[in-house]
Amino acid sequence: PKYTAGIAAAAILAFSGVATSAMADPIKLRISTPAVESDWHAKMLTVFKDELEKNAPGQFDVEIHLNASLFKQGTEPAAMQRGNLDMAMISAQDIAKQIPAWSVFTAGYLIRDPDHQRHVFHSDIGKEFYKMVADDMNIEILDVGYLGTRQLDLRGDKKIETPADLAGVKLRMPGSDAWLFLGNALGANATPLAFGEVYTGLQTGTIDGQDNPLPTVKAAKFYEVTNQIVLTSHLVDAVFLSMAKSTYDELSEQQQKIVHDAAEVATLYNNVHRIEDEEKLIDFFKEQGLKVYKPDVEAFRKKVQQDYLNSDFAKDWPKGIVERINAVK
Ligand code: KDO
Repeated sequence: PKYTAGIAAAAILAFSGVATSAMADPIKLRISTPAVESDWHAKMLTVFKDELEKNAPGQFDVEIHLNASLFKQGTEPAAMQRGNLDMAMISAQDIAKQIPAWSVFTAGYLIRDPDHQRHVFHSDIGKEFYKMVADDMNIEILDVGYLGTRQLDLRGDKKIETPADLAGVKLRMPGSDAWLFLGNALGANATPLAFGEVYTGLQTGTIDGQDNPLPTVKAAKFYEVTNQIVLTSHLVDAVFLSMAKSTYDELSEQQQKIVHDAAEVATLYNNVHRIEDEEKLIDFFKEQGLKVYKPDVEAFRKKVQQDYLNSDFAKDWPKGIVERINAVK
């Protein structure tokens, strides 16, 4: 019986050997993001992975790298362009570094709300802007996710009503021109710092505050080291779930469709949860002892919009784009 079992095992091994060599290896999709595990856009990557597994079992091997452990924040587009990374959630600010027209989506107080955002990027405007990214950066945008509406999150108890009240406030922004411009347009002294260093920066007081959507303030625990949240709602922010063209072009047409569908399911999952959270979190932060209040939002809107319209960025915006974006319902 021992002998027969041995033969049977050998037969199974031989058979499975044949089977694996006949089947294509799964396509590896390495994703890098600075997002922390409990934030919705990190969770949406797991939804994306599960969708692929459900609709194309064994065809993809998705590897999710959180906390910027694989690539530094902001370096993901270049990594994809060099063929070192398959996927990332890139920002309009990242794209604007290479395609100046994209800076229109870094402007404060332009996109009105999450629905407006999704409708804009699912309209001809989105098609035109995604095509620029495909043609000029070799990156395929799969879908847009709502990162949330950015709010000010500050140390200290100085009441902030208007941009003038932010004079001298060292406001951390992610490190690029478009981000720093926004921080300065709000009236603050914008200081660049990577996302992963913000908590310590707030704790030690090397920065006076930061801006992020409320779900991120919770997920990254910034509320532990700040005292107030000022509801400026200055940027309805987006992340674009994207794939390197070099990877995308290797997929079959059917796989490309499966990937796009999975991105849609994942971003919708993110949006629903994030919007729900944004409504609930004000109470949570108050319970944690933070002051949460609305400043004179009109004063912020007026200054920020003026600054953008007068900026060098606006010179690179396609003619009539602001009106077209505003006209999207
Ligand atoms: C941030 O650094 O403040 C930011 O919100 C910028 C976004 O573009 C995005 O990179 C995000 O961080 C990370 O995904 C972490 O949540």
